[in-house]
Amino acid sequence: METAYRTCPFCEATCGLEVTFEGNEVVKVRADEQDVFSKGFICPKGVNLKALHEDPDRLRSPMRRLPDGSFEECSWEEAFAEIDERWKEIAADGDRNAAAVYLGNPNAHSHSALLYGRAFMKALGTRNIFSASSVDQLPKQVSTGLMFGGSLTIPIPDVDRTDHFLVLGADPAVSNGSLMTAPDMRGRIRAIRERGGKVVVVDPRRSRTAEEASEHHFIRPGTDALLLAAMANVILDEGLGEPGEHLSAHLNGLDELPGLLAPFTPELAAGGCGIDAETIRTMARELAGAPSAAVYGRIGTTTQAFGALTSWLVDVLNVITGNLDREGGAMFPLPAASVPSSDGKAAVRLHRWSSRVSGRGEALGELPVNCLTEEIETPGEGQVRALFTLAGNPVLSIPNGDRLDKALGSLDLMVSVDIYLNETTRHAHVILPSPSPLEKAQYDLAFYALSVRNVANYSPAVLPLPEGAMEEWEIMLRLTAIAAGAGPEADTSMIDDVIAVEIAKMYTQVDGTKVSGRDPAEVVAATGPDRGPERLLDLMIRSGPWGDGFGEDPDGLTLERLVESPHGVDLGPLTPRIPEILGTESGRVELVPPEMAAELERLQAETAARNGDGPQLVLIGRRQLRSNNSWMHNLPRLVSGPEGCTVFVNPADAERCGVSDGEAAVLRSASGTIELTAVVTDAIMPGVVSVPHGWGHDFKDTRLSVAREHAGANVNELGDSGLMEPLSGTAVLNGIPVELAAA
Ligand SMILES: Nc1nc2c(c(=O)[nH]1)N[C@H]1C(S)=C(S)[C@@H](COP(=O)(O)OP(=O)(O)OC[C@H]3O[C@@H](n4cnc5c(=O)[nH]c(N)nc54)[C@H](O)[C@@H]3O)O[C@H]1N2
Ligand SMILES: Nc1nc2c(c(=O)[nH]1)N[C@H]1C(S)=C(S)[C@@H](COP(=O)(O)OP(=O)(O)OC[C@H]3O[C@@H](n4cnc5c(=O)[nH]c(N)nc54)[C@H](O)[C@@H]3O)O[C@H]1N2
Ligand code: SF4
Ligand SMILES: [Mo]
Repeated sequence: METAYRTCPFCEATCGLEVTFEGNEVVKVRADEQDVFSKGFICPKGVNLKALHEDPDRLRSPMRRLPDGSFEECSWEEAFAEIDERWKEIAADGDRNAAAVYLGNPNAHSHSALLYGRAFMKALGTRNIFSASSVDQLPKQVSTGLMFGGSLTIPIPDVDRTDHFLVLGADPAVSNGSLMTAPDMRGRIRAIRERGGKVVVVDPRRSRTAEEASEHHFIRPGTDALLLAAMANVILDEGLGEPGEHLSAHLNGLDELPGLLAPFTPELAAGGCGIDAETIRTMARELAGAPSAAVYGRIGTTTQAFGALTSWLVDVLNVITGNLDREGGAMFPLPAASVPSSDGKAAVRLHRWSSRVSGRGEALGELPVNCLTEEIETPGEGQVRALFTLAGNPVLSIPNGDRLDKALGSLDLMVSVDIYLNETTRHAHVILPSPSPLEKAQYDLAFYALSVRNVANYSPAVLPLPEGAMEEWEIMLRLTAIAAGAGPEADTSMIDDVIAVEIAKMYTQVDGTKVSGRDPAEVVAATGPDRGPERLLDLMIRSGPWGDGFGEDPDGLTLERLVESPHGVDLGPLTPRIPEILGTESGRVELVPPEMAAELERLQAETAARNGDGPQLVLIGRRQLRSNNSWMHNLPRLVSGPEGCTVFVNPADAERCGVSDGEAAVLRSASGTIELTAVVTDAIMPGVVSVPHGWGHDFKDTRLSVAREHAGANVNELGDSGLMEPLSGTAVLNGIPVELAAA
């Protein structure tokens, strides 16, 4: 029997797994006790890596759709030939925007996808780039992008050293943390309290995290901006905080804040958010008075109508309490494979182009996924005729996915790179399967940039690539060649070399890296393997801040050194990074971007117009420990657990609507109706119901034999794709008006 160590690819926590195997058979997956970061923590999903690997429904060969709608296995040559043929016909019309790409969540967990996806999209040359970001974290990236000048320059709560942790719209005890990479968040939260600190949770639901907290406040969905604005107002008005010496010299806009926030009194906020004015004052005073504190908001605060404003206010509080870029506050990681900041050249600009049909602005290079369906449905120049979904299931994950489901059938070409024939990929002409996670290497390029400690961990593939499988990056290179018109048989090593040189330039052409000023081709030639993502990773790590600089710093990191460290390399706690990390044009923190000042005005106007009124019942989401968005419901031990697709209802609402615990209930919105089991509980506040997303597996033509038996309902049929946060175009998923009744 052999043992290998591997980072879990399922969520942002990056836990270390120990895999025992015999030949190509997996015997067991358990926690890696020696992992430098997760130290023996694991969750039920990690254990089920074996079940995923062995799932008979998981695709192991390319699939081609036949005219009758059924699928047959085909060879890779046949699959790429069909894609090429259909693509050539579309490309012949010369309309680059006829192609669209949808990038799903697992891309963020795959270094191959991150390193090779960009070249593919460039080769397509389309503006129709969509991703799960616009049903997720994009508002945070917009707000921090405007403030700090980089789309991944996001302050991360220093949870292991903080004295006061204020959490809004996140349930890290279940989700295991997001935009905050930290294995065992529940343990880390308990540790804050054990060392005498305080944890405060603001959520319309008493979540698992709330149960671990010192204090929990119910809040009306979508009103966090009011609460945070009022807290910041109190702190400024009462002179309770200041940015601190370490920040003051690098800060623009502090003088503008008091005037902008003055209208947001605790009394005004209380009327909207439902937390009383005295409590708001106390929350502000305690936050400002703590020796160190971190404010953190996640999906409940980003997928709402004021998502960018709320995200900004989170960091305004971090700044004005002196906690930004300081131990125990909100800090910036220094990842081993990071892209250097570039003197304002990468500063974030919004709305450089718009979507064709409803004119919604671009953000960080992508268009709102809420616009995808209409771009496929609406004829005319620029109509989307070809769609590439890369590890995504938008039929279940975007508002009105049922309408997208119908539109997908009309495409002239749809290609899905995916491991399942599911609700979305059943419309593809060709499905290209990635290998099992155990058959590919893992390095969390994205999440070490969002981590509560500086860590680097590279895991080579545990098992060899089986016959008939193709590396994910090879798939991407083939698609790139096809998109570029070079055909399915082109020599992809040339494209690979171009990608390597482009990455090298990001380090050689800026000051202050270990290879500044060197010839990029020469740097590429000096790296390890000749091809593939390992070469690119080695290049990034060695050129990066912890790297060996190709011999310059012999103790520095190389990919080889990471391979020799199967439990990871701990690079220590986070350290201050301002001003060097700033990428704004001014080179300073822009505390009050004009976009946010305008959003504050919109909040004020809408609050006045609403005058305390709102719908009687609104819908929010929640995550489940044994689910991963839409795609782990086919694993028997996960899906048959206690969670299921249920609606949480407060006893008062249940009584008013005639709904009983454990009985079927109907939820209706302006766009749709779903039926599911009610759980009557005082863990949800009156006037709010909560339903998890990712369910609704009752399609006959998928290959999800287990999930189909536990279908649940698709909550996104209740959503409204017309509702978006204005700066980022992110879908409003929380606060949807609904009606509830017994089934
Ligand atoms: N109502 C509501 N809707 C939501 C949310 C919510 O809170 N409420 N949350 C939103 C959020 S945060 C997100 S991130 C999105 C997720 O939205 P999506 O990314 O569209 O959906 P997932 O369910 O993550 O689907 C991932 C897909 O990748 C495939 N896959 C898994 N592993 C691999 C792999 O290794 N390689 C490849 N090629 N494919 C793989 C799966 O089979 C599945 O098809 O959903 C969003 N939708
Ligand atoms: N087990 C598991 N882990 C996951 C995932 C999964 O599906 N399952 N998905 C992964 C993904 S893609 C992501 S993005 C992360 C997300 O990670 P989290 O952001 O931690 O996600 P949730 O657990 O949904 O927590 C969101 C909380 O926001 C609350 N909420 C809803 N609306 C509002 C509001 O208006 N205001 C406030 N203050 N709160 C509100 C909800 O009640 C819920 O408790 O999780 C990741 N981890
Ligand atoms: S918490 Fe996340 S990374 Fe850790 S084992 Fe579970 S799914 Fe994997
Ligand atoms: Mo997400």
